[in-house]
Amino acid sequence: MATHIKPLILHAHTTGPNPIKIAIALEALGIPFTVKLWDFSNDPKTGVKGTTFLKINENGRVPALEDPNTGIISWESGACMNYVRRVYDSANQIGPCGSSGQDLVDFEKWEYFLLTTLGPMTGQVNWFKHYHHQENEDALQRYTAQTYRCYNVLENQLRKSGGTSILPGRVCAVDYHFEPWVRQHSFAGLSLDSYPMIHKWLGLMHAREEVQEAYIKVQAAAGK
Ligand SMILES: N[C@@H](CCC(=O)N[C@@H](CS)C(=O)NCC(=O)O)C(=O)O
Repeated sequence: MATHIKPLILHAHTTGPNPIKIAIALEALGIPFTVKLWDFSNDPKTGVKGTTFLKINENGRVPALEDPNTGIISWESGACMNYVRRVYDSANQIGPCGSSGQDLVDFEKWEYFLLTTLGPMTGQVNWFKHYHHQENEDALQRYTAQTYRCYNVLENQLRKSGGTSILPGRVCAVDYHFEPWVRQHSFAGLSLDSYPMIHKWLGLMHAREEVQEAYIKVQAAAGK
């Protein structure tokens, strides 16, 4: 633990997958942080759409990350992750697995694939499965198929490492981006039965200390 570092403040939600990615990265790097939980309402004091939180993130979503050591506030999990990497990962513990131009692009392409495609498609499945005001089977099927398409892409990629990491070589921030989304597959009504590599990778991720500690910390903030 880096004791000279003042704890960062991770703004999060009890179950939302995006903040957990950042908690995992901070745990991996041994950076101290506290968790402040918000709900999805517009309550001025407790909600991500309320006046207090909108001063931190005008987009009204978590994660947001406040760093009292630098005075910098980031939001969007990709920006938070890259901030953490730039400022606190000088030894490149969680960044690209090599230093070639291809290694850097490989890191970014898988990070962006999660941020722009697998994450949002899964989010839409969740929306149409659990929250939309009326049943919309067409939309649910469309987003379910798109998410399975992403799982196919991920499954093929994981074959390269035998299911141990998304980028062959070692676990990195890319795995941290994917873990919370894939972990929630059953909430989205999705099955990993046809995805042995994803299944294996998820089991290995669950067993990692930084992953377990991140979930413990967010749940502790919720008093669970
Ligand atoms: N693209 C953003 C998405 C952030 C996001 O959607 N966060 C969810 C929780 S995981 C949220 O705050 N939802 C509140 C809402 O939908 O109103 C990221 O990667 O951080």
